[in-house]
Amino acid sequence: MTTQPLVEPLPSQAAAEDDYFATNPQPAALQQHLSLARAFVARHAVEGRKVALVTSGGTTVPLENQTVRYIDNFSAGTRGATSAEYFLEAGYAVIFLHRQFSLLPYSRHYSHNTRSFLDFMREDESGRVVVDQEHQNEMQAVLRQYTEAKKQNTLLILTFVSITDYLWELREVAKVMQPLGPRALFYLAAAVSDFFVPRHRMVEHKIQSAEEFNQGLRYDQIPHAHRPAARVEGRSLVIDLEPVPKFLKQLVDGWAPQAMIVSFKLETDPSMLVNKAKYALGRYAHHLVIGNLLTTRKWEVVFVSPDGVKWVRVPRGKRTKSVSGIESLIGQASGEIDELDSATHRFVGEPAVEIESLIIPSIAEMHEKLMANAESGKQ
Ligand code: PAZ
Repeated sequence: MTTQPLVEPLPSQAAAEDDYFATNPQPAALQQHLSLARAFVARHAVEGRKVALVTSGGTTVPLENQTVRYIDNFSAGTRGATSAEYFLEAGYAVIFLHRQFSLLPYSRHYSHNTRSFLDFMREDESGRVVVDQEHQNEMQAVLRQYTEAKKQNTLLILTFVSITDYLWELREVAKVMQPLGPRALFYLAAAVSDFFVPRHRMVEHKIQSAEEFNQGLRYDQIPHAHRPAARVEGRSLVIDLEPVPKFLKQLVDGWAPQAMIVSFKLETDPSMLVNKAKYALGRYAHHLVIGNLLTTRKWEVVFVSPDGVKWVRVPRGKRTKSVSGIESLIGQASGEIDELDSATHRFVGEPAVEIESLIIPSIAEMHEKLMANAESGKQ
């Protein structure tokens, strides 16, 4: 007698991938993005430049096909936009794959939520619009960097909105980057949703706020598997989300097998951060996980790599301001509660240090070593 297993075996990663991409349609702009990416990669490959794909911002989870409502997350894209600037400064060409309307490299200095770009301008005596004297130097420096990136054609900006757009773009752009071999780097700073509504369980039209507009349908009388994932039952909006397949393994093994891959891990509980980052590194076997806490992410991160655990911190007197951050929690995840660097002061007028200015050179150094190893392995 044969016995049936009680639990269905999990589909293989490859089958889950095939199923995801077969059932969740590609974004309308994908082919256009890919032709831009092909030309960009080809040019920089010929010029021997390293290319970083920086992902940035949050992914939406649409509840309807004609989307009125969606689930979103907090990410403004500060990490990604800031990091892209430092990658450019370090000599990389950058493909900046970001959530539409999230922060962009360079313009981010003038589009944050506390001050509008108009606050940096005024009219002079003749009525011409000029930049305020006080901001001239800083804006000139930012403008020069931006103009240089445009002139050298080292920054390609691509957008996504939903989780499905993001995954399609990541997979296809990664394939376009394969000819770069070890000169490609993936820096995955986007805050990607872990749950989503699959296309086949999505309603076409706007979810009605009251059951009487469900065109006579009583979802509680339909078998659960056939109900739309987001629906009104009685007076409640009920949403069944499904897990997004984990694609990092496919990126590492299949889509970008020779590239350096850096992923991020965000937590809110300090006691979990390092363990979760180590777990991710063990599971996906890539090069680096950067762990960060929601409340301290602008001032400290932890590098977890096969070489061990390393904290990267902005010294106390040099930290940028943050409305939502909690400076007193710095050091909590490593058990060092901020006795770390009290001696360091910032003098009036001295610029604050962005943590990305510490992160990117460190990554670039690791990347150089990996490229050298790859080169010597070839000989
Ligand atoms: O975009 P932002 O600067 O507000 O936040 C950056 C971040 C916390 C989203 C990023 O550093 C990060 O951890 N991304 C990965 C999140 C995750 O999927 O765990």
